[in-house]
Amino acid sequence: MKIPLNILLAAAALLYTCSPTGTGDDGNRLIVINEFMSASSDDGPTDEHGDTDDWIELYNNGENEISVADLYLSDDSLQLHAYSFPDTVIASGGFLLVWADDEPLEGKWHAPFQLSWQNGDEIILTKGRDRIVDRYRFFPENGNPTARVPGTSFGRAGDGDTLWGQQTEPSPGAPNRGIREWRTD
Ligand SMILES: [Ca+2]
Ligand SMILES: [Ca+2]
Ligand SMILES: [Ca+2]
Repeated sequence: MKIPLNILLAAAALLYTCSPTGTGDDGNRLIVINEFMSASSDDGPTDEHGDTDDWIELYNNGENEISVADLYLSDDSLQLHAYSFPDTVIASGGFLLVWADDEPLEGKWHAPFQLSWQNGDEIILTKGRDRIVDRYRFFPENGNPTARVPGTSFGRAGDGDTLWGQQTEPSPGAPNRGIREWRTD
């Protein structure tokens, strides 16, 4: 069945609106924060400049490609538009990787912020002016120390799943490989 994109987006908007905290309690989101690395390691994935930087992976959980032209990423709820996506689409079941390296001059896939594994941080995906599409807060004050091990990533158990955990192996831009721990931090 082919559902028009505008219907899907409207349905998605409704789902997002019903779930303002965005902590993964809604398995039907279309574009989600799927995985991230906040403590990179020397043997971790590298960006096109050879840096082992933090990164954030998005996933299209929907049945059609979706434009990210009006989506934004931030680590600060007071500044939702810190990073704006280029005008592109994510295919159904596809991934999109943004480097959270605070090096926006390195190119269009580089956000002007990093993810703090020391103090915890937040990843906020916003559509338009202020509609929060997905949001994940990690490593709060009493967070999970094992999740801060350099070179490990955190993400959904399966792509688009509601359950989060430390990934058995980082998979930037590729299907998640499963989680180590049954907890959501
Ligand atoms: Ca970089
Ligand atoms: Ca940060
Ligand atoms: Ca992945």
